[in-house]
Amino acid sequence: MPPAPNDACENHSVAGTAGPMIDLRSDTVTKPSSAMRDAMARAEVGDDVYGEDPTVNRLQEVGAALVGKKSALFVPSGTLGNQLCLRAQAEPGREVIVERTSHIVRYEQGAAGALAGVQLHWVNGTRGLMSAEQVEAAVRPKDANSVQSALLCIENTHNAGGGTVYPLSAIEAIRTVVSAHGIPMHLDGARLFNAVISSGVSAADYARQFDTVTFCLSKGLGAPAGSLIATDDQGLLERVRRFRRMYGGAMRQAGILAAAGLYALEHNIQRLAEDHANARRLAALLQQIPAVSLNPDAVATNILFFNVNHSRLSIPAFVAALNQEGLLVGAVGGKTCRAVTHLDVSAEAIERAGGIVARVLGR
Ligand code: TLP
Repeated sequence: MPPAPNDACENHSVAGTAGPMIDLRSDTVTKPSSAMRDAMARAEVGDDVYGEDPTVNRLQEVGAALVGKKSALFVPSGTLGNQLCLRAQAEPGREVIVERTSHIVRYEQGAAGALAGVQLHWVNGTRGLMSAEQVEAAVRPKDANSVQSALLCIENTHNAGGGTVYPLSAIEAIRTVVSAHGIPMHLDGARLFNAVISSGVSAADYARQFDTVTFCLSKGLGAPAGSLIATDDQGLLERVRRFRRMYGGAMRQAGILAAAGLYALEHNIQRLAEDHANARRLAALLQQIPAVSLNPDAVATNILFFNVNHSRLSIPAFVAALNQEGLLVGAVGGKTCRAVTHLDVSAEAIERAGGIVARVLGR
């Protein structure tokens, strides 16, 4: 029999280095812990297309309650969650207002155009955050010539902005603007609970401002897959459910995955504070390295961007050298790298990561 999976045996040692590989490319790389796998193995299941998977049903109830909405729908990924909300709330040929560097713009393979048939109107945010004035300026006039604005999307925390957190007051101000124009609002809350833990604003207080909310179970919360779409509007949820089928996202005995999601919601929200502390510590360590530049005050949650200026090492060579030493980070273009802390990275690993970067750049 193969050994039972556990947390320690998932980390592969790196030849010639002091310990296991430290993977800071994303919080999507987390692997289910043994306790989560136990919960998955024990899950009661049924055919979810018939609405008969008790574990999926429970996850949808718990998830909806957690964000103060009436109902929720389980979907395989955050991308699908966003795309279904776009498709269900914006007719083809309409416009969706969204921040220029948001996931919907950069990382969803043009699905808004290809699948929903909508056009995206980019707003230049500040570290990913839009202001009410910018949103007001982006809404199209309701005249005979102009394309019509159908939906506004906000990303909180904002990934490419550096894990930035929207103050609730900023979202309320945006809501006032779009409501005056009769435009609904969608929240890409892939990392909503990082925003909650960082700001102290409850998930329900954030979610109240939105018609649809998606949040991921598979990022810092540590589940292997899955996101929830939550809303108060039952008719809208049924529309989303039909599009989920159309897009191929309806699953059968998905309770195995839903059990992981339930475990994640029960055990892994409060501990996100550790990831935030680890990101701040990493920023402090990197800041001491002359070839690195970053703004430590900008580290709000678990995402950290830093620039590397080294006379001999290009960014690909730098990332490859880190890899050799047992550290993975993402190269995101230009001289910038991204490091993301998560539940599979300990405070001790962060100290080692800082040491590896210093060593590689000190050569
Ligand atoms: N983000 C991933 C990559 O796709 C960039 C990452 O490593 O950070 N919204 C936001 C804000 C996200 O950051 C992501 C994933 C998604 C949606 C999509 O989630 P999945 O990967 O489940 O489709």
